Amino acid sequence: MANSNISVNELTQRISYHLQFLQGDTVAARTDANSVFESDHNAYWQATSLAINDVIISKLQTTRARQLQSGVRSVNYLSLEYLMGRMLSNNLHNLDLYDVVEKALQPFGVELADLCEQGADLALGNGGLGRLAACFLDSLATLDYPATGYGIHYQHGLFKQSFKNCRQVEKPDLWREFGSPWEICRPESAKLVPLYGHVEHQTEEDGTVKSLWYPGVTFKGIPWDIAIVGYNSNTVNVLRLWEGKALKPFDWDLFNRGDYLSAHHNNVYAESVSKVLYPNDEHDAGKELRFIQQYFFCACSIQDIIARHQATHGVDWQAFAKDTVIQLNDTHPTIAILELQRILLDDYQMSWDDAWALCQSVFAYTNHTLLPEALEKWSTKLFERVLPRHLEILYHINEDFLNKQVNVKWPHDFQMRAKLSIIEEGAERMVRMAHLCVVTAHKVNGVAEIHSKLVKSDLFPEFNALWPDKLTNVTNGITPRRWLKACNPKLSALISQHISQDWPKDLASLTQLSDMANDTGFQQAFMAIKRENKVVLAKDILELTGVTVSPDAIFDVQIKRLHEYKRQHLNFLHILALYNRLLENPDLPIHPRVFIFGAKAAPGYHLAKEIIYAINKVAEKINNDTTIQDKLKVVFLPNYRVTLAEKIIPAADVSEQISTAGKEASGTGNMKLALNGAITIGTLDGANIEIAEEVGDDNIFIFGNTVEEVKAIRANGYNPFEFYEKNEELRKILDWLDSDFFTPGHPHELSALKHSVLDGGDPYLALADFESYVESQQALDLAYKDKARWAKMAILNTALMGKFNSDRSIRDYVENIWHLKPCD
Ligand code: 26Q
Repeated sequence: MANSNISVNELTQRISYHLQFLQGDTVAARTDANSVFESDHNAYWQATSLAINDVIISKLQTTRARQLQSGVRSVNYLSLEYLMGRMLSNNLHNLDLYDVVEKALQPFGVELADLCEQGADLALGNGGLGRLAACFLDSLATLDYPATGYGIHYQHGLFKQSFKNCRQVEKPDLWREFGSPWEICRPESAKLVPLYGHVEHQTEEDGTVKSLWYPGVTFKGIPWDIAIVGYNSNTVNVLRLWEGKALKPFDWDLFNRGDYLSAHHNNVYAESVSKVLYPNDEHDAGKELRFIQQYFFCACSIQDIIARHQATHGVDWQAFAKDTVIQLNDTHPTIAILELQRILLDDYQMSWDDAWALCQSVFAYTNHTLLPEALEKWSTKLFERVLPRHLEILYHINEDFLNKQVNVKWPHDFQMRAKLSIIEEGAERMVRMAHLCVVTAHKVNGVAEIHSKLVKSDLFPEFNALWPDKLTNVTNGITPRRWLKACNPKLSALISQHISQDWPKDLASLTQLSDMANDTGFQQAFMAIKRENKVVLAKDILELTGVTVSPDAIFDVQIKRLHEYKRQHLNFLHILALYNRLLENPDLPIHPRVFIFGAKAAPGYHLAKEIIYAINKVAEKINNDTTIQDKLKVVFLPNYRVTLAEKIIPAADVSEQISTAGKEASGTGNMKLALNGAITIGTLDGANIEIAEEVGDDNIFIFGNTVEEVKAIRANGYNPFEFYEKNEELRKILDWLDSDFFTPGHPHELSALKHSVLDGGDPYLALADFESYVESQQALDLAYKDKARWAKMAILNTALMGKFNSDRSIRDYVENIWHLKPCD
């Protein structure tokens, strides 16, 4: 499929049309001006986006018609998070309209590149899980699979981060403040969501007992649709996001009695459900509003899935089961299971067994974590209060499971019953959401080989024994459209000069570049582009932090959420070791290095915030130390997000993937960085293992304890003090943190970190991996000094990332779980 058949002229006209009606402005007034003002850029961005959206919407309509006509099976992706980033550049690349729009903007004297820098990120997610959902939507549309994404239309996405006196400060993210041209509101498809209340039981004439739920409150869910454009495909799918509204937004009785504030109380209450994204990742927030968010979103989505099916098929549950798959992105949308079962039982009077069989055939579940604190649990008390009927259904599912499955496989084994039960008994009875997912879903997948293996062996071994075919793997992937073609245009152009232009769809074809890895001319061209990207990033770094960095230094990057298990503090300890060595010997022959961090900490995660503070304080000291000859710089870029990642990744030399083995389910930043020619320094964790398999041991720096070794260390009783006492350098740098060396006049300000890795028991084994990490970093430094060797490594990393195309992930899902057919 070539581009969307729209001429430069027509686009120019559409843009000026939207410009005029957007702001009551005339094009003449703008073009008369000699230069385009900065404030105009937003107007041009909106007008251009709206013009493009016109093209997209007509494609969306033909896609819908085609999908309806062929009546094919489709997937519904349920996710509480979507990290879409900005949309303009990506949509233009996918439509093959980038060059056309560039020309269409010429009469206005506006650069498209400037407009692509306008508009807020759609930051409706925390990190990896949300960005994965966005990459999957891109791949589904690209491969012409019928798919709908469902999520929440958060008024505030992930908080904005800034630093004040080196500490993280959070501000609300008002992503729609300056316009949001990509979404369409569909009030005609609103759904009602009942909550709270009580259940009454009624005995029917035939003796059966019927449950009647009398809800206490009803919310309304209004859908906002965002079109998802495939790359060079005929498909435009939909991401449907639900916004909470009151059923009765305004109480005239209260108003007439003069109680003006209370009159719209209902609305305030209902709107709170989609007010804000919870900023915790890998941690259960345990808050009632989060629970209600989950149910609200599931209830709207399940009703919508049913309504869309019935619009063409009427009430035909066999056809529904044949046509529908619902993928649960982690346990966050688990209540969708109970909601579908409830609707089938209570609204359609289906038998329990038939309804349950349907649910089992429809749902599949992706697990993204092994961390115990991230496994969601909700108290039965909360369930009972908010969703009394759903809890009844849950108990029934659990009884059937324990009696018909567990008791058959392990007769009279009460320990096993307790272990596998969906309900955890204890001081407070809790619902284990992951158990409900595994019991229901026909397939459960982990997100990288090692992770899926650990899901089977350590997380759910008994479930795996019960149903050996249920647990499976789908290794994550990333879309090469956003993460190479759009974010790294220079490297993309170089690649397109040498291999077929299809590579954004067929990433495996990049292997052809391997042949050129030893070619001096190609090496020079490749590294020249890397350097140009570093020059651009150096400018951004100066603007964002005031720190000047040299593009000839090694750009060493760790960008991800701040978490102890991801071990930003191990990176930090290495920086301290280097600095210490430089102070002892300013002529230390290391290649100059810039350590670049990007990370948000959950606002309530104290130690994570202390780590940010420590890095910023040490950065301050190092960056102003003239004795070390600019061999070391440290920058913490504020407000890490998709848009910033798109700038950092093309400029990275080194990719830090240093989680404790067994803790990072997959990682996807590792894939993006390697694809753009950064060399990984990492542990044998998550997808790093598969990256190492693809690029080969010579083209990656692997260090540290393996999953087995980590287990053995723990089994033998890990004592971090041994490393502290044994390693003089480590002792010195940890003791530094107690002094006021980095915080003049304020000793102990950085002690929290030292405390956590010593008295705190070093839960993520940073000290156990320290020596191996430092050695690996030395090897890396040596490798960088050999320009040809480094260039070859970088080229091979780009060349050998084909496996990590999210199109491959989607094909794996289609083949093993979803069983869809493309609809083109
Ligand atoms: C749960 C309950 C209450 C509030 C928040 C949450 C919550 C929110 C987000 C829990 C977890 C998350 C996000 C998890 C996440 O991003 N996991 C990452 O998923 C990636 C995609 O599979 C993997 O590559 C990463 O390894 C994994 O950490």
